[in-house]
Amino acid sequence: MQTISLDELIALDRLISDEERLVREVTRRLVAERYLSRAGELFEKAEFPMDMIEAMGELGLLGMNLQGYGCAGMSNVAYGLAMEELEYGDSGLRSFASVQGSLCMYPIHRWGSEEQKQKYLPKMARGELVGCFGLTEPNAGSDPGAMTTRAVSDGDGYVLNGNKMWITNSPIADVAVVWAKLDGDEPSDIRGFLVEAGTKGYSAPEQHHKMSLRASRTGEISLEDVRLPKDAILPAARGLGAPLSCLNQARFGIAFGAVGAARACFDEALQYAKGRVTFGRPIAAKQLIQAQLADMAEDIALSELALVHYARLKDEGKLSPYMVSMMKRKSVAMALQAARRSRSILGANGITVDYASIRHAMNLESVYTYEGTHEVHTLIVGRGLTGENAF
Ligand code: TGC
Ligand code: FAD
Repeated sequence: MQTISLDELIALDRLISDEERLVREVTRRLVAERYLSRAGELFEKAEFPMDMIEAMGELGLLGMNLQGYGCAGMSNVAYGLAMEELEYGDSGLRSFASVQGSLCMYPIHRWGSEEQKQKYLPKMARGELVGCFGLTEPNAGSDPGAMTTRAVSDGDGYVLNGNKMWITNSPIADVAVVWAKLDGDEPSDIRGFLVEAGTKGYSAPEQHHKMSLRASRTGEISLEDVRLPKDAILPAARGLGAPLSCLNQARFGIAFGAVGAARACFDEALQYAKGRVTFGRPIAAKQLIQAQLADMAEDIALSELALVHYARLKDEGKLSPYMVSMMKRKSVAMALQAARRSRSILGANGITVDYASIRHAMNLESVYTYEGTHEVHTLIVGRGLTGENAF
């Protein structure tokens, strides 16, 4: 019988350039050769594979849609497809690349001084320096304008005090992009500061006991009378809109990434269904299983095709934050549903990390929450459509 693969069903190749196809292929190969066989073990041991940082750097995957300063200067389609392939491996792997490229390199690239760009970007692109992004606080997550971290002008520099929480990569970061209110209490007073690890008063203790994104390092940032020189501020970043602009970049990559996680779950469910026999036949021959596979394939295909459209708009500078919110919200919800379906198709085997589906499902719970919760994106889109603020 003639069959069709998920890739053939999507037929993406006709929408992407040779260069974008190549980026997808080399990232796919990297993940297949260097990550997949140890993904379950890393998750179980709660370890981030430090060797992957250099590997991603060598392939130009860090800050890959930025121009100059050692960055690859790829299209946003290429960036999205690379994030998709990384998250096929694990959301933690994609998280690393998102934070490094979109949340740390992007603000330096966009608002940093020439000296800051020269100092940090080439090394970050190569993976020689690791960054983290400190916006969320223990009592300010969805509402970052309510942050209490303060910077005070002091002679020839600044003094920072406050606490950030749930910060991806903070325990391994060489430099943190910290958002704080400078000499005021309004969201418009928010400024970005580059704080290097080792600065007196700065610490980044690890947060333990996570049941999700275990193969990713998450920590706090504690700032106790941290003295920074004048040149530690991002000169051109002003107000809450600055960190939110970084989130636009990362949320875009996450939307693609989630499709990768969904694809991994689909591939696993399909393969399992072909081999698992109940009542004398493979479960792949059962209508209820086929219905789930068809639903998953359809959701993945339509998500991917829509994302490429939005990525082209981003390349043209026409992607609005509303579109980004819709992309992130829809894609992550789709992937979470796919992971749960796949987990179910695997029966009892689906609850072990010997298979990928439960790992992806657990990871996607974080992805559903971070970078704007599902509900926050509902309200952003709702506000855009109605003009009414329901926050
Ligand atoms: P609001 O009044 O709407 O906006 C304040 C100012 O910001 C501007 N703005 C944006 N600018 C660029 N991009 C966006 N997406 C923007 N959204 C708003 C806006 O125009 C305004 O500018 P101005 O000049 O007029 O002052 O602010 P609000 O207080 O009502 O809050 C809006 C809300 C809720 C949408 C926002 O605060 C939000 O998105 N909350 C969610 C927070 C969030 O996503 N945190 C993520 C932290 S980082 C993270 O999770 C990393 S996980 C990394 C990983 O491992 O992958
Ligand atoms: P809250 O804001 O307290 O929300 C709690 C619940 O209330 C949610 O369901 C939310 O949707 C809902 N809610 C909130 N407001 C409303 C409303 N107005 N109407 C209806 N419902 C509402 N942050 C960083 O700054 N940097 C990082 O690198 C980073 N990495 C992370 C890594 C992981 C693994 C995780 C889990 C989080 C990370 N975060 C990071 C933090 C993340 O961005 C926040 O957790 C997220 O923004 C939600 O904030 P919160 O957890 O405080 O939830």
